[in-house]
Amino acid sequence: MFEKINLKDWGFGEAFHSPAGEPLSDLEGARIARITGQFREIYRVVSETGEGLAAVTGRFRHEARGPADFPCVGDWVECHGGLTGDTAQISRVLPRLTWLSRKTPGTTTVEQMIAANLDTVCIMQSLDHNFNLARLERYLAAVRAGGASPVILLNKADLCADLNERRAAALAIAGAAPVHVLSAMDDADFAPLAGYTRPGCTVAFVGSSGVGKSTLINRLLGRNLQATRASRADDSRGRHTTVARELFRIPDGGLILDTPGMRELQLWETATPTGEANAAETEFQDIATLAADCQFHDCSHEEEPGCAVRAALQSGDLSERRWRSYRKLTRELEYQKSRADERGQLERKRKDKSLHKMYRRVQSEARRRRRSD
Ligand SMILES: Nc1nc2c(ncn2[C@@H]2O[C@H](COP(=O)(O)OP(=O)(O)OP(=O)(O)O)[C@@H](O)[C@H]2O)c(=O)[nH]1
Ligand SMILES: [Mg+2]
Ligand SMILES: [Zn+2]
Repeated sequence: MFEKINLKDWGFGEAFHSPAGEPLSDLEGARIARITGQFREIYRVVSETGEGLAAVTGRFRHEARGPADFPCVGDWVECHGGLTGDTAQISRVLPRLTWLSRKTPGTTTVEQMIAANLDTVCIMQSLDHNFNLARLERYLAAVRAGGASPVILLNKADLCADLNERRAAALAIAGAAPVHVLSAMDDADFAPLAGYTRPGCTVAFVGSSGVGKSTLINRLLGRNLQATRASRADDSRGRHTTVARELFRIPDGGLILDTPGMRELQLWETATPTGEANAAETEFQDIATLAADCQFHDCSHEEEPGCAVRAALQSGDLSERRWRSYRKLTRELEYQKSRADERGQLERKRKDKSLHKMYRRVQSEARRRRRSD
């Protein structure tokens, strides 16, 4: 006899109930399922009736406005069919509570969802050549923009001589994010992680290839579910061992999401309620606070008199490194915005052109009618 799966064990919570309070899984004959894996256009899902495969309906595909509208790992979706080994049909993605997204790598300006409905995102770096503050800042900004709580994990403590220095440097930029130093080889280091992997909680692990995400995840799961591989000795760059995002359940514990190492993580400009602050400005609160003291409210912090940011750079209160990091992220977002504006303009031109064509067609039709009258 098959055992009904309790979706709470997979992270289903109050937030996903309908306004009237009834579970969404009772609505309109659809089943609620969570995406636990994705292999191109096929998804692995778990619902009350078990695990299975699913794909989006034709209508879903037709109505999607872009890649970010498609289901991603961690999403809760409405499924139909698929109870007898067939592929289930995904008709809807439930609104995401939190998410992690980035700009699609390469030249296209499109948002790519990495994962959704995450409580915690563990940003992992290894304490060898991989350790990099600017990259930490970039990941922190991306995680906070999607509403999940970031945690910094500095792994391979066994390989690092200046541990305390690096821990202090990470703490200085972490804001409210906790920083844990550990070795994925040493279970004794895992105690602080228990708070994030409680039953029903979803934790994603992100970072460069080779930092030890899958090694740690295997240890937390108590099983070697994920392949791991030694980094290349010459440059410690990793080899992209994990190739897909997958969600696993710790026996009697929370949900863990392994991700492939990322070569680049460019911020995606998410709309903020005010439309003013962007992910970089929210992340760099120290700089925002300084800028509020500049003489001109639209100070570019370049030449203007009474610039509090330049004064802080001169006094050393603001490090050159952090300032460069902030500038880089804000420039990326500005560029993205200009590309979006350009696309908007092209779209308008295209519409104007087709309107103009239609107008000419109507005019000539009218002339033809007048002649034949
Ligand atoms: N010395 C040391 N090696 C570690 C530690 N954690 C992981 N490793 C090693 O680092 C290598 C890469 O580990 P993985 O777990 O495959 O790295 P990953 O982050 O999953 O990499 P991708 O899947 O490519 O993104 C493996 O050889 C691990 O044994 C650690 O704490 N100390
Ligand atoms: Mg891996
Ligand atoms: Zn200024």
